[in-house]
Amino acid sequence: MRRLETGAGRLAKLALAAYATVLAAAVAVVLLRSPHPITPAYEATAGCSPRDLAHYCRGVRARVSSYHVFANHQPIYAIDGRGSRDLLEKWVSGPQDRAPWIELLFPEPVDFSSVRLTHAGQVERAEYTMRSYRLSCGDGDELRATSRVEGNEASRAEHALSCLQVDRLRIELDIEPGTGRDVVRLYEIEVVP
Ligand SMILES: [Ca+2]
Repeated sequence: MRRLETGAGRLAKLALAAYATVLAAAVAVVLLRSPHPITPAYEATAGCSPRDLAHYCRGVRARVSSYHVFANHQPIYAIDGRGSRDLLEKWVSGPQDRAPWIELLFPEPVDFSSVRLTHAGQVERAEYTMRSYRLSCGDGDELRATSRVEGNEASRAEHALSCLQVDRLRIELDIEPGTGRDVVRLYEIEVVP
């Protein structure tokens, strides 16, 4: 009887040690990942996407406050120029992120007049479309223009934002806990010259 208990005790200890190892590895992964994930710096390709200054093939990078790591909704999907209806192909902010933002970094200063957003309502439930957000552009830390959007219902929305010689566009979105807008789901950002 005692031998049986000892065997069971050892098994329990081994299981606990294995669990602790897996837990430590998971915590390390979370702690070691970048606090503000960013897409790769692709070289600009000649002649790519002339009507969309945000496309990654122009060398644009997208930096985000967070993304939904476990569902793999990486920010590159918001600047890949694809009008896909694939549910994977969107940027989704992290479930714990209470103040999500996405920033596009242009490889050299650009001029533009408006920003087009493809919200999740274009593909999924209408209530996933973000209603409230702020667009701003700037050169480094210098803010050049800003526009506040309230009560948006358009799943494909175009917002005027006149920016000259700016190296970044920033979008700060207001999540609404307890609704379909508890995280940001954004399929595409287009920057219109
Ligand atoms: Ca996309």
